[in-house]
Amino acid sequence: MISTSGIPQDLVERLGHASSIVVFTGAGVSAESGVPTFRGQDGLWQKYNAEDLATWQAFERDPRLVWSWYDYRRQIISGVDPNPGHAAIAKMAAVFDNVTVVTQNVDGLHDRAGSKNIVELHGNIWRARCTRELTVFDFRECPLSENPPLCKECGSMLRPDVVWYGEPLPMDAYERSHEVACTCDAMLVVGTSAQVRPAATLPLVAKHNGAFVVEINTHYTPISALIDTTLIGGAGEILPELLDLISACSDDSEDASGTAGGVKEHSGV
Ligand code: BV8
Repeated sequence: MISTSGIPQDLVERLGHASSIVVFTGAGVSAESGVPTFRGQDGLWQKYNAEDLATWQAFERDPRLVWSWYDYRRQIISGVDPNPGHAAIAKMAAVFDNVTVVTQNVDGLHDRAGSKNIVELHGNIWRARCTRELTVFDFRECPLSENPPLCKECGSMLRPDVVWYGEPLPMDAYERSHEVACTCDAMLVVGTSAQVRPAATLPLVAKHNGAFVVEINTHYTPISALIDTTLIGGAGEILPELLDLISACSDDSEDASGTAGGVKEHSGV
């Protein structure tokens, strides 16, 4: 049976039997909030060259330019809200026993939507790091009053607490994301072009370890042929309907067996 948006019932039932699920997200999950994606026709990178902005070398060469790009993005993000896709992901905690959100995004919208178990692979645009003391702290001044912003403790330049190209991912975040990719029953891959590594390897790690991997994207990507299935459409439309279908599927199986079936098994204690 196919739902109104074309979500196959067997996919719903397969997800409905998952106990632990990873939701792996990219910029596409925030697109319907009004945050520009990185690639694609109106992507951020279309106007700028990644190497000119999101690398340590670019920052050393021209910190004011790099900070003006982040200031521009912070002003966009400060004016938007989580969309129904973020909200549906947050509600999954009530449906599955274990939900981990592994995001490449730095916009903080999963946290604002109420998701709890979040792994930020590429940092967070609302934190800054002192380039001398390496201290990290919340930094929400928007727009910037000075460019580049300086550390109040030592006067050194601050940098955004994000992972630039050529920089390693935070070890704890990457190890945690790899661990849940290896052990989850299912992974939803939402709104990523699957081009940035090592993040883009996580869906293949999950698939290799036996997880049911479903991609949700407006377009096919380089991993579409390597995972179980791709639902083509907007995350803000597909995710709420998918969650409703899984919840209904779970209710039906409870009614049929008189016990908690499918997802969110309740311990007998
Ligand atoms: C590292 C933080 C090593 C900063 C970001 C050649 C081959 C392979 C790899 C490499 C290579 N050359 C270099 C590398 C490594 C490089 C890399 O992968 N480059 C790529 C571009 C080829 N990776 C790195 O440098 C990483 N570090 O490798 O370090 C190392 C190890 C030890 C010691 C020293 C060094 C670090 C990468 C992190 C870079 N930082 N962000 C900032 O944000 O300013 S990455 C940046 O891209 C964002 O985080 C973004 O999230 C991420 C990935 O992009 P997507 O999220 O996928 O976004 P994109 O726009 O591309 O796609 C959006 C998708 O959504 C599309 O598919 C679209 O169809 C879809 N969509 C749109 N609307 C919707 C939608 N889907 C659903 N609904 C919608 N409504």
